[in-house]
Amino acid sequence: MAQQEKEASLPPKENFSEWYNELLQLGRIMDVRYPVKGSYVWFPFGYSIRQNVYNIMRNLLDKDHDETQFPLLIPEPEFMKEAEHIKGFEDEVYWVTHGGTSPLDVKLALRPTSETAIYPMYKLWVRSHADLPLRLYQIVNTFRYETKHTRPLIRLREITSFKEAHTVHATWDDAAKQVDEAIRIYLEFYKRLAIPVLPSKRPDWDKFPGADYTIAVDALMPDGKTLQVGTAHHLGNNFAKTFEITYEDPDGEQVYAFQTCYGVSERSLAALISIHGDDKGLVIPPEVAPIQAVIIPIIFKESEDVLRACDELKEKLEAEGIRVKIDASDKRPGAKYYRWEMQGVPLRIELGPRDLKNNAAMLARRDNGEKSSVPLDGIVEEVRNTFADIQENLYSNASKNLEDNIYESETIDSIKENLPKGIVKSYWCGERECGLEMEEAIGAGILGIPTDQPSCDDKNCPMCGSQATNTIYVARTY
Ligand code: A5A
Ligand code: ZN
Repeated sequence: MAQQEKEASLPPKENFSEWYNELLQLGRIMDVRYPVKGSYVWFPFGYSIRQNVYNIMRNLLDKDHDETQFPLLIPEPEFMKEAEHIKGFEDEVYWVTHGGTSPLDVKLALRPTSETAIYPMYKLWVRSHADLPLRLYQIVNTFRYETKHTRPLIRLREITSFKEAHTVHATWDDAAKQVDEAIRIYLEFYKRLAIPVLPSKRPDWDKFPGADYTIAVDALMPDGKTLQVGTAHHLGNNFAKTFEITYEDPDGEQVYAFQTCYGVSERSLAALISIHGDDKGLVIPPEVAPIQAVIIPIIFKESEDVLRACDELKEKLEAEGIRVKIDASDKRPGAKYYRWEMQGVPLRIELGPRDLKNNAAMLARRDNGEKSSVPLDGIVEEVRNTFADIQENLYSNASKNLEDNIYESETIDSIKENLPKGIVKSYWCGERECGLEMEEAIGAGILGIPTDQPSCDDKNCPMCGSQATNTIYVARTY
């Protein structure tokens, strides 16, 4: 056992970067040894969490979206149609230039995102008022030649789990409502993952290339930096004009449609792992845990009865839809605890001869380590309640941590002092030049204007001193 513990040593979470990288491997999330920069391999265990996470997303979207799939390859002329969009992405695009040894007549882009793949088809599909709203989404891989430091799940060159929704509406206002709805969906999605996120409107210079405006949701990582874990963009009719997406309005006029798009990637899993994990490894919320409970038979000499009781318990729990595993390997209990704690299994159930005599089992929670003896008769309900408690506990801990790490600053010096600790709430006059100067002065970005628009009537812009028109969040970001 000593040897096993040695090979599976996780740095303390305090050293976040090393902890994160080790945990991906030890927790069986990703193998980071693939020989292409920015590409990583899902272990089946990690992939199973990914599937559960994206099923929540599908559940939320399927109420009024349809899932689809578009091609990976985009012809150069389509890709080059929208000027702002090209400017934003041209340095990040991978190009396919050859078929075998023959140069292609038309170069093909690997989608960095799919506006220019989808909208030429929307031009064909959208005819009349009756076709709107149109709401489609796909979950695909996308490619971005990122030049910043790549990191598994966080900054990828091949994003494997890019969920992008693309909607078309009759009016600008309808599209604005859809952007709000997208953010509402993302807040709910992240709540199901027990992750609190902050929604904010990005400053104009940080919006999606080709959009009227962008609203993003950010999560606070353990090192005090924020991670943008979702964005919703109001595209106005910018793309509609470029791709000629028009509909016949009730008066028989052809008019341009309005569009939105919104996306989430496996950064959602990066946040999940980073926010809930601890010094012992992963902590996975029950809803998305591939194994929700692991039964450990505590075996001495007479083991038949205990093993049979474990099998029965497994069947009983599985019949209720709970994902259960028995670890009957010949490792010592301590080594088994260690392994399943590393993989974040929410609940451990220990069952030995003494428990059996009392017709009970021992439950041990992964999130807070609490142990309790529970009668086998009522165990299904107890397990269910415990899962609900774990979910609540993870969310309230993460929410408290987020609240405790938002610091208010009214001067540039104070912002600089608070930034290393977490997110800074401050103020801004709303002038572009002044905002850019402020970013320069503090060495960090304006994250955005909180969507709930807290009042700043009695506040001044810390950069220029004039009356503030916006409350802002400032943060160091991934
Ligand atoms: N078409 C829209 C939806 C779009 O592409 N938006 S986006 O560029 O903002 O990307 C959507 C989300 O994908 C981002 O909010 C971010 O969470 C994630 N993302 C972007 N680039 C990424 C990368 N290189 N690796 C991992 N996730 C990334
Ligand atoms: Zn100012």
